[in-house]
Amino acid sequence: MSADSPATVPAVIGDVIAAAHRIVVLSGAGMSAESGMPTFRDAGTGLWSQYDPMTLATPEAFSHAPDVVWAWYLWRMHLVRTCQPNAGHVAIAELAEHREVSVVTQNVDDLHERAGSRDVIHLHGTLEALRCSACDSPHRAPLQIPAEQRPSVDPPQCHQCGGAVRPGVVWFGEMLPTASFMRAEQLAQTADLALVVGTSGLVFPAAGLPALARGAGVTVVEINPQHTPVSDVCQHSWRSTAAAALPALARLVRASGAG
Ligand code: BV8
Ligand code: ZN
Repeated sequence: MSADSPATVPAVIGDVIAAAHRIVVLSGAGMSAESGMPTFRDAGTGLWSQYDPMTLATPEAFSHAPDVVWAWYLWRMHLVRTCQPNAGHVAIAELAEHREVSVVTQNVDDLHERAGSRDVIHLHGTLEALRCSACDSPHRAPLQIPAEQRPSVDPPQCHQCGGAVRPGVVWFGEMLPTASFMRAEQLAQTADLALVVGTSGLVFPAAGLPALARGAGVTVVEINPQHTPVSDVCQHSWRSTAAAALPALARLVRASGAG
């Protein structure tokens, strides 16, 4: 299914969304794929099919080769700045005009916010929320982001302590922001509907949220072109893409009126 073909909402999912007042969207990299952001694990195109996460997305990697890690994150910041929210991001923001919608995302881009979503929780941080790797001070100086990918760029120095500035993401082996994760758990357990969009469901603890929701009696619906481990905990899986399926859901909600 391409983003251009109008999707038809499966009847059973239409019934679920029409009845839901509080919706939590649990989004992953597939949410931004149709904006041009590469996912992590899709065969051939995913970032981890080209790069080894252990040499780029861990605190140890940054200590060992800060210039290589920083250059890679600058390239990803450039990609995000050049991408636009897709029809799926926009549809989620529209949904919030008719329903109570919170977005819990593993994505480190700001495409949900740029599409107009107001309640967005970033479980894995955001790329440009820069901070010092030594003293944790926020770093707000303007950034020079090269338009082409470079193999190595020295990170800026912290104005407080001279330490190396790092991207605002959660690396493997690091704790997720506690308050954000607690809010995500609470939303997952108290929503009427959890919409799980574009995640492989492999990275914990975020990957545990759909099961937490299901265990609390929440209806869980997946939107993903592929089967994932999350498919096994969902009541319904819709094999479609974010930019095709979500606008169809938003249209249906708009037509069915206030929730
Ligand atoms: C932690 C950095 C506590 C930011 C990322 C063994 C078992 C269980 C757990 C572990 C284990 N060994 C280690 C762990 C813990 C580890 C983990 O889960 N590892 C896994 C891989 C085994 N987790 C952690 O370390 C977390 N912290 O546990 O803290 C702790 C701490 C210390 C000691 C003990 C405990 C921290 C995790 C944060 C990792 N950070 N990256 C960055 O550079 O971006 S991970 C990376 O994966 C991204 O952040 C991303 O958000 C995340 C999840 O990926 P997805 O979003 O799901 O993307 P993916 O490519 O995988 O899938 C895309 C999907 O989209 C596919 O299904 C595809 O079909 C679909 N799709 C494609 N196109 C579309 C689409 N869907 C819809 N529409 C489309 N168009
Ligand atoms: Zn510092």
